Amino acid sequence: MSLVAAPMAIVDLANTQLQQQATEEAVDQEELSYSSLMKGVRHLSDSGITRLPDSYVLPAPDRPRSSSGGGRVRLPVVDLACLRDPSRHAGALATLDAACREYGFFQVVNHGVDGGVISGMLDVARRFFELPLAERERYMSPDVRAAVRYGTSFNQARDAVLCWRDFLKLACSHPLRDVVASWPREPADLRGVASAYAAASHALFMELMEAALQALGIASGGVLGELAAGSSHMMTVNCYPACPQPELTLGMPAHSDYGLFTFVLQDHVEGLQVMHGGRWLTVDPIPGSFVVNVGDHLEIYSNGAYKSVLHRVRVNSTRPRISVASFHSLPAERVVGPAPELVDEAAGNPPRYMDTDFATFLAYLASADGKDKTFLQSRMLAL
Ligand SMILES: O=C(O)CCC(=O)C(=O)O
Repeated sequence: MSLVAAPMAIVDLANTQLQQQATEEAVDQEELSYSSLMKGVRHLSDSGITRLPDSYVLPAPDRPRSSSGGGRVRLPVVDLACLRDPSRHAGALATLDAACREYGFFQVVNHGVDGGVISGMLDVARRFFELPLAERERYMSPDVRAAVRYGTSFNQARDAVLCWRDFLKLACSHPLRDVVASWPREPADLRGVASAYAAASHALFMELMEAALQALGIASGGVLGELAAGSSHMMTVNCYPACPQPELTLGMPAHSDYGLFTFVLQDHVEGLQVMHGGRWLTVDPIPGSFVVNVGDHLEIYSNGAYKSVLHRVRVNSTRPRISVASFHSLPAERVVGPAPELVDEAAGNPPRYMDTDFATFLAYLASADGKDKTFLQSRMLAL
């Protein structure tokens, strides 16, 4: 806005300020109402607030600039062109293996997914969150099992402090065409764009899973065959609007993911932080790459060799951010435990985790706040 010092402009400015003050007061009043907060942070951000409502203010030790904050990381890079080339395969496999053991995270480049599919996904995601609230609200549901769910915060029914995030969750179970009909109708190209993206993400997941099994020394037939026959795939589209006081809150709190691998596509705005060596490190986004992380199921299946690592999302005061997280795992009903190939009691390598399944995770999510590593910790065996 241009601040030209002409009398009319000053009157306009004063009116704007009065209107803004009135909106903020209205929002403050609304803060008392749970249902208004459930309209999400895009709604709050659009209302022009300049102060973070109390419901989003974290206790001081949980704020992003607490003592464990700081630093940046260029995650290990797995080059899929190398992984696909027999003469360079071993080197790329060793990079993937070391990244899963040491960081639980890596970035994938030269993956071959069409640039238009990637930019189209980010673009349609952004346009979805620009739709009027009435259109987005059609997909609101407190049910964590719903196939399509628009919502806000992290675990909105349970969060003591709300997070600065709105989301659209799309079940992508196969065959995709059966679920696509329940996805949002608007924007008109969402179903086509998101299903092309989901198919590409699933294909990459299968390729990386095959590589991970090879690196772990597990014969590829069993679990890979199961995944080919059916898998679970949930896509979460995250929207983190500009936040008036980003130092007081988070877009997403520290958490680990439940599945085998998660693929994160982020736009050019940084925000993802991973816990490494006891510190929160901000991931340097590589344009066009995917950030991939090991989920709880892969930590369990690898009997602790691969690490499902805590991560969180910071927000900022000027640049809205969009990310798309694709959670890939075995079918919901499949029980996951340490792979027999990686357990050897006689050699001092007992199973380190209880068997678990997706339904157990959902039950946990519905009954707990899902933060930190509590789900995975609940599956660890005392040795
Ligand atoms: O927004 C991001 O970069 C990460 C998203 C994430 O961690 C999640 O959806 O679980």
